[in-house]
Amino acid sequence: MSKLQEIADVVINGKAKLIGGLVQEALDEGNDPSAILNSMIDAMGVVGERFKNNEIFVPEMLVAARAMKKGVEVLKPHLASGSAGAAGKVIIGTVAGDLHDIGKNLVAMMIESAGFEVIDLGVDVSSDKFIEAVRSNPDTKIVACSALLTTTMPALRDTVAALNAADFRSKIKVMVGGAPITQEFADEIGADAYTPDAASAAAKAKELAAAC
Ligand code: B1M
Repeated sequence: MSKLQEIADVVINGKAKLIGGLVQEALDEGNDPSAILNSMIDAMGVVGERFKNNEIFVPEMLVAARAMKKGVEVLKPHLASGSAGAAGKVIIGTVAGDLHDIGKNLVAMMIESAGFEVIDLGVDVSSDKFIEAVRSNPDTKIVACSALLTTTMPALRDTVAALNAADFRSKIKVMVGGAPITQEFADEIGADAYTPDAASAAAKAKELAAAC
């Protein structure tokens, strides 16, 4: 079995104690950090499929998520490289009612590594909290909102609507993303940008900040 396959298996089976060592071994063997990350993202896809098919339940999803987070911790210094803060300030969070944070954390990490200062509001973030955070950080260039559930797409819509109605709207750009989000939905709710993954989110953030 290849090391990347081994890493994927350990994530799928939620073996958080083993993942750090395996990721380090994979790095030492010269594997590309992005390939290691992708093997963990694919593993979460397998976990999601198994959950959908009632082969596993929420606790198994949780332990898989914990294992992936531990793996990302070891990987982070190898993925992130930029000088923090120089590109501007980004506020990020997962919208109200949504507790998924792995994707949002990856987006935050890639945006940070593109040179931004990132204020991470965490999960289950109300639109009021996003607004408050921008008011407390008037130099914010971008607000980035994640939604990972079809049932929290309305919360994303409400958050973007609240941001769009705010007096500071012309000074910021609003980015959205997450597995159920599409370009069409982003356009419909009035976001400035949609990107499908963490790497494209970081590239788009640079583009938007340059235009601010
Ligand atoms: Co949940 N869950 N979950 N879950 N979970 C999904 C999302 C699901 C697809 C599984 C399935 O059924 N196949 C399904 C959603 C179905 C739907 O929406 N219709 C689902 C469900 C149903 C649920 C619950 C309702 C289950 C229940 O309780 N009955 C519940 C909801 C809780 C809540 O939020 N209120 C729930 C709970 C959980 C756990 C807490 C157990 C755990 C999350 C732990 C955590 O995050 N700390 C969990 C997990 C682990 C998953 C899966 C298995 C993995 C999610 C993940 O981390 N993926 C997931 C299945 C799957 O994704 N295939 C699933 C890896 C991550 C890197 O990908 O998050 O998509 P992703 O992020 C990507 C992109 O989307 C994008 O970039 C990221 C990196 O490339 N992206 C952005 C994300 N944000 C972005 C922002 C951007 C741009 C790009 O710009 C701002």
